[in-house]
Amino acid sequence: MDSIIKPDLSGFENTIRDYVRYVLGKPMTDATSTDLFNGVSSAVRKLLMDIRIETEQRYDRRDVKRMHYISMEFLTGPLLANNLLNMGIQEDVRAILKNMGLDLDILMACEPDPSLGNGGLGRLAACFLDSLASLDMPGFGYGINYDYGLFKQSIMGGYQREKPDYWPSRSSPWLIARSGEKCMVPVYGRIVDTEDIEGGYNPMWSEWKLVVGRPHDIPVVGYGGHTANRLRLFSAWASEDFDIQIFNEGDYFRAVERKISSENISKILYPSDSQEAGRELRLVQEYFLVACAVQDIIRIYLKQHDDFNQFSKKVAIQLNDTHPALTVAELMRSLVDVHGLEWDNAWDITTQTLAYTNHTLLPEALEKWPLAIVEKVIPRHLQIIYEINRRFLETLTVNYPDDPQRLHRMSIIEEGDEKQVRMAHLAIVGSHSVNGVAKIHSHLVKTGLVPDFYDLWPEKFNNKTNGVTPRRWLLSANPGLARLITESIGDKWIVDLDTLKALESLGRDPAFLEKFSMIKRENKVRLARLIKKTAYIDVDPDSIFDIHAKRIHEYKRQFLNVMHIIHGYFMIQEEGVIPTAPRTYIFSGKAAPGYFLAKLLIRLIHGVADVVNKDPLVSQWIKVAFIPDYKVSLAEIIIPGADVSEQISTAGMEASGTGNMKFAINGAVTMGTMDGANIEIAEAVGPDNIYIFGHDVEEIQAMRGAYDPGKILAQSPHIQRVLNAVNSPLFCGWENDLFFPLFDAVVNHGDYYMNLADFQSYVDAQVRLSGDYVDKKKWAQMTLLNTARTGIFSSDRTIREYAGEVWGLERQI
Ligand code: 26V
Repeated sequence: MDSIIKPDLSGFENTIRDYVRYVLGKPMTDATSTDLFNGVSSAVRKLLMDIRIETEQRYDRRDVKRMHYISMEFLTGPLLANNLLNMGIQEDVRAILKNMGLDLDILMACEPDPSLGNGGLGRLAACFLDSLASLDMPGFGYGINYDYGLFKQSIMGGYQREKPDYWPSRSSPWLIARSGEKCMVPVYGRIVDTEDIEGGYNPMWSEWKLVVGRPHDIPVVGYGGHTANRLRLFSAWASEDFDIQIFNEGDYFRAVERKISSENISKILYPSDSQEAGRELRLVQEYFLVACAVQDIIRIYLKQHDDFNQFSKKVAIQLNDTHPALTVAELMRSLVDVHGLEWDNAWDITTQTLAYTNHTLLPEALEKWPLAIVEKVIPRHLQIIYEINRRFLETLTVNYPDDPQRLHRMSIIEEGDEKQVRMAHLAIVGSHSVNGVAKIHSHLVKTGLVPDFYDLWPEKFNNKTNGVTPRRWLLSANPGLARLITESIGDKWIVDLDTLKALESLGRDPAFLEKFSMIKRENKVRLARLIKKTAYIDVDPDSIFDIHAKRIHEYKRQFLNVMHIIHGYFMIQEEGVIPTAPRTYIFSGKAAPGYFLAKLLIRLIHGVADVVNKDPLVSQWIKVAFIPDYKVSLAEIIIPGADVSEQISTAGMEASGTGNMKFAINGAVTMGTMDGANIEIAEAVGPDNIYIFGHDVEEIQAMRGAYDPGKILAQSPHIQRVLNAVNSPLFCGWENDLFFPLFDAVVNHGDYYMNLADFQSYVDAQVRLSGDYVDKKKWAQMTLLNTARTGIFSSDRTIREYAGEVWGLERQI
């Protein structure tokens, strides 16, 4: 490992003092904690800028290949702690502040989470940026600087309430506005068919309105402080101050209205993963991001080149799901319409540059856009998409001359009552690489989602199993464990997580196991305090902390977990069967505001919590707590405090999961189905160190169609008792029949997510787990092996694979 380059901290204190005095205009004595957080951050930012400038000069001098990660979401979480750790100065800064009478931890607690993502997809993007910089690779992010991130969740009477998350998108100390590098984005308007001087077809996109993309940069420093890349987020502005033409016509208010409507583009992050038809603003957002990013990427490329011959050798672009799939059309438009390249040449460049990652197989999350909306918003792009499709279908007729059905299936345009653009098809046709995010998922992409494309281009398809950054998810989130590991095996694990393997042999050392378990206990105490503060529930750190933290979604089966809790309640209450160990069931996660059943499930968790926690007998063995407003900063406290990690999606539905990796690395044992990366976690830790239950993908596929939950119900008095309770007043009191829709979905509507099919096997696995937990030594060894054997889930490994196999990206040390 290259040594850490520590920045010079001699002027640090003065920078803080100057900030408070000359930027905020206050004497130090009046500064609030938030003022001081901003002061410290701006002093840190100064250090980041030096690294950033040096990095950019190094890249320029070497004319390196750069990778641009385009994503509608980047869920960075708070940045101060991470930046300090990556630069190796957390302890020095702590000491400087202490000297000034300040407490770093108090200041860090003032930092709001930039919640610019929904969940796994956005957090993965943030982990990737950390790994790219830590590996000293030229990898950059492009996203949107939403004024409102994901809503804030509070709980009232057991119900989820949403509040807007107005984060300091204009004043965050980490954001550097780059007004000098604006991007101009034409949108709306119409196509006028004209001819060029040679009589060729020369379409003119006219009457568009212009939106301005203003870049805001967040520096991303890698571990060791050698490299700082950047995440560039665009805010939308109206062109000029007002629409001058309307203004001159004397309609002042209409001019202001226009300005407001342009600025709506970056107003808010869409909070759901399912596409509701006809959300025009979402398409405009996707296009806005893509147009800004492509312009910026080309501008940077042209600083050092004067034609496009080298483009795909110097530029790689990764599409984070189909949300930025319009990059295919926008890059073509730019190369052909703006820079005058021939179509075929432009097409080669485009496909050699672009690569696409699929993150979901759920049909409701697969993007399709009605032609009418695409034509209205980006008429020229629709023309280009038609032309791409025409040529694509032409090659298909050569490959599959007698198979018109296949052409229909593969076309970028879906025929039907309402014609639509299939964004995944556009992304696949326009890319040289298509990957899934875990082995099983990549397999299902090839065999289930787009088998026709796999048949045509088998070499395009590959797997890149997700990973998470050990800097945030171990070094920063779990300082106790990080310290113990470093004391025992050195600190190389921070940049090479596979070295955690060396912990395996320490499993035979009782003193080490004792220390390892003590750290878990301290983390549980810290988590218990959080639960008390946010959910007002007392929990026992000596009980099993069993945690289900992720978005609330039917396929993630929080309902199955609740069924198991209710079952446990009745076993104690009615049958006097006491569990082997007391357990605290902890939930955390947001439901999309329009997702009725997911919100009802949150209400059910609270209903069950009320009954269980108040029951004098049962509450000695079972407690239930829901921690509101799950976000990165809370995850950093929740995950290190887990004994058990619930990863219980219906097999085939969770593309990968990344929370599963964070829990395992922090020494939680997984209770999971054979889905997503759980399968690879099982492979890594071994069957004795994980609880796998339920039907696997093949079994689920075989059951579809013939599955009859009624049959299972009829044969299981335990399930009947649980479901009848869900449908009774027990958990909802006076709110009659409140939970009927949850009962109904399972009992009368086919139990699409197969909760009942996996129930018994889940209960059995949970019983085994409780039995193992009370064997303190065995349990400690299991959890240690989870930490020791999950080094491959570092996002450094994932990024090395992308860099070598997809991007052709090299280290620039
Ligand atoms: C779709 C849409 C459709 C339009 C409205 C906004 C929106 C937002 C998100 C999505 C798709 C989200 C797909 C996703 O988050 N997949 C997750 O990706 C993780 C990282 O690869 C993976 O670990 C999770 O298993 C997978 O669910």
